[in-house]
Amino acid sequence: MSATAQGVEQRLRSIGQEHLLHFWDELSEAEREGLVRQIEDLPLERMPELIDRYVKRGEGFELPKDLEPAPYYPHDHTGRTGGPAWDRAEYKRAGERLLAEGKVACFVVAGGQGSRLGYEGPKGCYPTGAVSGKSLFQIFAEQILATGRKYGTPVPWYVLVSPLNHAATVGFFREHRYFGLHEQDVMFITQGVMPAVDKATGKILLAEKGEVATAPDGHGGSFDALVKSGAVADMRGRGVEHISYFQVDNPNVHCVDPVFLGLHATAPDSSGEMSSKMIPKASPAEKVGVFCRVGGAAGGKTAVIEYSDLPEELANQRDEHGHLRFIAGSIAIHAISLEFIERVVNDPKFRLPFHRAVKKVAHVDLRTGEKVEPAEPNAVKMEKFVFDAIPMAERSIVLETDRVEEFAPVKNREGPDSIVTSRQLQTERAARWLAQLGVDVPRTSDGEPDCVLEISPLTALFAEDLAQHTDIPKAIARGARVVI
Ligand code: UD2
Repeated sequence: MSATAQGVEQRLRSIGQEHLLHFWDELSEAEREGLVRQIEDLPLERMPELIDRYVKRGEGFELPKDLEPAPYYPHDHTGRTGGPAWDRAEYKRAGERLLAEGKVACFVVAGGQGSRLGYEGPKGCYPTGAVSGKSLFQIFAEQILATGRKYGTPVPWYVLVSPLNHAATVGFFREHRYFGLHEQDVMFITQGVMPAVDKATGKILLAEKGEVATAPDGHGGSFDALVKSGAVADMRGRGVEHISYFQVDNPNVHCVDPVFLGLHATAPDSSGEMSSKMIPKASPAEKVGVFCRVGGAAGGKTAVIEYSDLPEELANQRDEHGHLRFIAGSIAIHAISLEFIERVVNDPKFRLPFHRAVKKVAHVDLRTGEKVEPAEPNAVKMEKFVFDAIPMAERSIVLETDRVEEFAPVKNREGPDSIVTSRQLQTERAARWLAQLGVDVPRTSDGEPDCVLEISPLTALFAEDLAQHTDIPKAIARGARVVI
């Protein structure tokens, strides 16, 4: 055994996980090296504490007692619909200044396994454009390219990947020549992984004789990854101060929204650390986290309670107008300052917690050396959630946005949040943008667009950008498939 391997063995022994080297003698030199490297990258020293908390004691989420709905900036800024009025134009200008000064970077989290979609490659490669079938990555890339052109400064883009999809993601960007972006303005960051732990014994599982069973450590791991990879330092070198954070599954996301950035950076009730967008939940059971206020209306903190953690009774509560009380659904769009990311990563006081999930994890049986495909969930996986950082901000704001305008996720193979519903929402948004220009868009008797529409980000980032184009058709034919 090399000195490195001996060191690893000793560290494993000290935490009672030396069985990970059980098949050492059967491994090739390359397999041994791979295994040692993989183990060295795990947070070994923290494992006894984590296993005790999340596997042995099965510590779950604890609901704060004094939960109130979080306040938010209403989508209608005029005050006519009952909410507070706010100066949209002023915040837009503030956001545009940040963009013109090159102080904003984009950050997409694309390290998830996308297992619900049942797609083989990285989810960002999934053909999603309603007519063109453009990949999610291309839709984002074109928005980022157009934003750079609009404000005269390129917007650097950081893409979070996992060790499982890093090579495939980078390969896809290369194959498509970075979709017109400069290669040096696109950075891939590999997130960390956590080992899967046998729920009965507290032992870390082996996926193969020479490979630990691991899974990405959740999008909450993105903060660590941004700092450790040197991405934050790279951003600082470019003069970036804030990141615009979004998920890989939503083609309608505005990768960069000046109004939101302006609110985040300059609103009096925002500390400029971490802000979020929300949409009103469509039903109590909709699978999105909910923005809440914890610790009292005054001086309390904004937090997201994940849908699975929100008791049904609270999810169903209604106010005197019959609206859901906890209505602010998280669509995982945030603006975050670099300073805040560094503070959360470097100050142990601000460590993000893990969330446990009990899953079926295939593994090698130590006694027989055979692969086991469990019939029942057998292992605990641990993940961090990025929204757990929100209460660590001094003051965090939430901005309401319109569902059709900004949320068309592709999550499932079929049914809700599938490619079918996403394409309908992309078409609906394009139909609304065109109707604002006076274009005649055919609709069925149910009110659905009777056509399939797609507006390229290179044509327009927002509805108002369409007005600059003189070649927009006056009417769309029934059943047409049109890219504008
Ligand atoms: C997420 C939110 C939910 C709501 C919804 C909106 C969580 C736990 N829940 O639900 O509250 O906002 O989105 O669409 O986030 N990812 C990584 N690395 C990981 C795990 C995930 O990069 O280790 C990425 C993944 O690629 C995707 C995003 O995070 O872009 C969301 O992950 P998900 O699909 O597991 O979250 P979902 O849809 O359950």
